[in-house]
Amino acid sequence: MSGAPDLTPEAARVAPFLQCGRFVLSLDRPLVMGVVNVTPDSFSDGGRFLAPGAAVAHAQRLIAEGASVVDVGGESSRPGAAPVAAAEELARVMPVVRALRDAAVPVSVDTAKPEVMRAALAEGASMVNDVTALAAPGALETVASSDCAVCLMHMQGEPRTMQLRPVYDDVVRDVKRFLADRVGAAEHAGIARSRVVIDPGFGFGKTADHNLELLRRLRELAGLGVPVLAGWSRKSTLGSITGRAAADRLAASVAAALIAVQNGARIVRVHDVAATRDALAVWQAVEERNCRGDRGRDSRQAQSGP
Ligand code: 7PJ
Repeated sequence: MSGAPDLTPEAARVAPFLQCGRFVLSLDRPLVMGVVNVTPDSFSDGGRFLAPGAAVAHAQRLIAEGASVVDVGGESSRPGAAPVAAAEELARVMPVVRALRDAAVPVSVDTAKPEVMRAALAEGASMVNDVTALAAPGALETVASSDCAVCLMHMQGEPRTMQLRPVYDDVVRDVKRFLADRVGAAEHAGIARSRVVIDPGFGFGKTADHNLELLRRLRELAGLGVPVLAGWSRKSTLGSITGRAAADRLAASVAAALIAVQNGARIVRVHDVAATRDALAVWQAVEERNCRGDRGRDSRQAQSGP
């Protein structure tokens, strides 16, 4: 039994689209969010895209590879990371957000600071991705007063210390209760459910066991009636399973993204867009046959035979 009650069946039906600023994203098929880090210390690609030009070029490449959203972040939230001042975060992300304002897909800003949210939204960003689920004073109001989408993520503790000793009663139930609460707070602040995405926050104050249990039971979160986003790309649990360094976790990341989608995720946040898209296209091709309730050409031929 889950501690957080599911919404009524009517409300629990996930809207088939996400309102995202001037964009409306169809959720009929799983979407890929491409990661654009503009940080000197991100664990997997830290420093590579710190120059705005390099970050913009990288974002454009991810869009060409089929990203439906690009997520621009200027504050590393990797385990042990120290907080970044707002001025520094703004200096990192704003040139990139500005350069992408006419991009063909929505730009998301990965930040917990209302000040950064406001600046990015004013410069054309269409989504706020907040690893603290709009906890900062003024964050709910900032998002409510715009038409952007928002990702509400669960984290236990804070990046500097979150991996020291994460403890849960039942990790899925605890995360679900938190997210139900934040979806309620967002709705109460005037953020329509059609703008909201939830994320269990893989790796954010969670052991490998916690992450795997959340992935196994991800479908329980879909009961909250908003789309689920999953971020497994290159994360350390994949390193502990495969023994590989962050840069060599492509296959493991694609596998995790695929399992997340199979277990109900509608958006996956990844570094490697092209490979993830290919894997999801195979999943989608099989899914479409499931939806048609059709066993395919061979069975039809057999039925229509003499
Ligand atoms: C996540 C994120 C995630 C959401 C990061 C990394 C570490 N935002 N920001 N979900 N992870 N919504 O890039 O791997 O899992 S930072």
